[in-house]
Amino acid sequence: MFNFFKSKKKPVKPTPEVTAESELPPEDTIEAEAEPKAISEVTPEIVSEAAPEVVPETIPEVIPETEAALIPEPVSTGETQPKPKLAGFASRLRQGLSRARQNFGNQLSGLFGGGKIDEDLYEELETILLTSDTGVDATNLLLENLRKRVKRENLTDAAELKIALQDILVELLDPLARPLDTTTQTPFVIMITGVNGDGKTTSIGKLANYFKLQGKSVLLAAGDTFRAAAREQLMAWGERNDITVIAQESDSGAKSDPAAVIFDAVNSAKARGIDIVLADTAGRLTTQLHLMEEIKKVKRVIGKAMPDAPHEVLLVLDANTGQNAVTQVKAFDEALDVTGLVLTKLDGTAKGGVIAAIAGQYPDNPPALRFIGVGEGIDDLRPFNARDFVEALFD
Ligand SMILES: Nc1nc2c(ncn2[C@@H]2O[C@H](COP(=O)(O)OP(=O)(O)O)[C@@H](O)[C@H]2O)c(=O)[nH]1
Ligand SMILES: [Mg+2]
Repeated sequence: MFNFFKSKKKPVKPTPEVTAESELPPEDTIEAEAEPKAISEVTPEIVSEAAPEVVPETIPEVIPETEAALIPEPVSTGETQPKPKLAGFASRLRQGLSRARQNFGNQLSGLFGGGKIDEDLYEELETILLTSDTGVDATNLLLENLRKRVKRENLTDAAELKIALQDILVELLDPLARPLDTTTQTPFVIMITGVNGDGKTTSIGKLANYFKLQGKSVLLAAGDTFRAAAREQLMAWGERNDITVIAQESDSGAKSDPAAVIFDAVNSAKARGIDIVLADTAGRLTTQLHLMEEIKKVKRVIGKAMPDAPHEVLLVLDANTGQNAVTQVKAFDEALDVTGLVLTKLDGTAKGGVIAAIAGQYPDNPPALRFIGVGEGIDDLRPFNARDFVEALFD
C-alpha cells in the first residue's frame, strides 16, 4: 500500500506506436458513451487543428517578459536589471507566509523571549505546534529532538531555543524537498489530482509558466471534463502561457471522457516533441469511491499512450485543510501511487504546520513535496526548500 515514496521506476519498454490519435484501446474506454472524436486541440484563441509549429516558437519571446515577472511586484519595467530568480520568490514566500508568521512567529517569540527552559515552556510550545496544524506525530518528534538538542548543547535560556527549533524543523522538512526531474522522459507526463478546489488548475497554470521559464515546451490536457468552466479556466491559463491546450469540444454533447482527452494530449505531445504534458483532472473526494475508481482508470489509460506514463502523479493539497491533508495523501496514494505533492494556498492559512504534519506521518519514507503555492499569481509557485520555508515562517 505504502509504496508511496519508494522508487517506482519500472523498466522502460519499447514504445508501441500509437497512430490513431483520438482512439483509445477499446478495453480502456471508460464509459461506453465516451466519444473520443469530441476531442480537439485548442490553441489559446483558435479551436481547430493547431499546427505543430505553433508550439516551439514560444520560448524566445516569452523568457524576457516572464523573467521580469519573477521580480517582486514593485519592479515593473522591462529595463530593470534582472535579479536572481529565487530572490524574487524568497520575498513572495515571505509575503505569502505573513499570516502564518504573524500567528506562529508571534506566539513563538513570546515564548522564546527569554527566561528558563522548563517543562512549562515545552508544554506551551506543544500547544502552539498542535494548534498550527503540525499534528501529534510531528509535534512529538520536534519536541523530542528539541529536548535532545537542549541537553546536548547545554542550552539554558529560552532565547536560544528559536534557532534550535528552526534547525530541527529544517531537519524534519528537508527530506521532503526533492525537486521534480522532468528530463527523464520526453514527453514527461504529469497527472494532477486532488480534491475539489484545492488549486489543481491554478497550479497547472503556474507550473506551465515555471517550466517555460526553463526553456521547456509544455502542453496542457483539459482532463477535468465535469464542468465546462474547468475547461475554460484551463484554456485561459493556456492563453496566458501561450501554449496549446488539448480539450474536449464543449458543444460535442458527448459524455465526458477525461481519459480520452489526456490520451490524446500525450499522443499529440509525442508527435510534436513536447517536453512536458500537464494533465488536469476533476477534483474528487476520497470517499467518492466510484470517482476514485475512475481516476485509477484515467491513469491506466495514460499508460496506454506512453509506457510508464504518467511519470509523475502530483497530488495537490490545500494548506487550509490542515490535518485532512494527511488523510488525502494516504487515500490518493493508495489509489494512484502518488509520486509528489503540491501544497497550495500557504498564503491563506495562519497555520503553517501542515507540511510538518505530513513529514511526521512518514518519518522513514517522507513524500516528495515538489512545489508550494503562496498566492494566486502566475509566479506564486516554486519548488519547496525547507530552509527558506522555515525562515519565512518565523525569524
Ligand atoms: N491564495 C491562493 N489561492 C489559490 C492558490 N492556488 C489556487 N488558489 C485559488 O483557489 C481557487 C481554486 O483553484 P482551482 O485551481 O480552480 O482549484 P481546482 O478545483 O483544484 O482546479 C481559485 O480561486 C484559485 O485562484 C494559492 O496558492 N493561493
Ligand atoms: Mg480545476
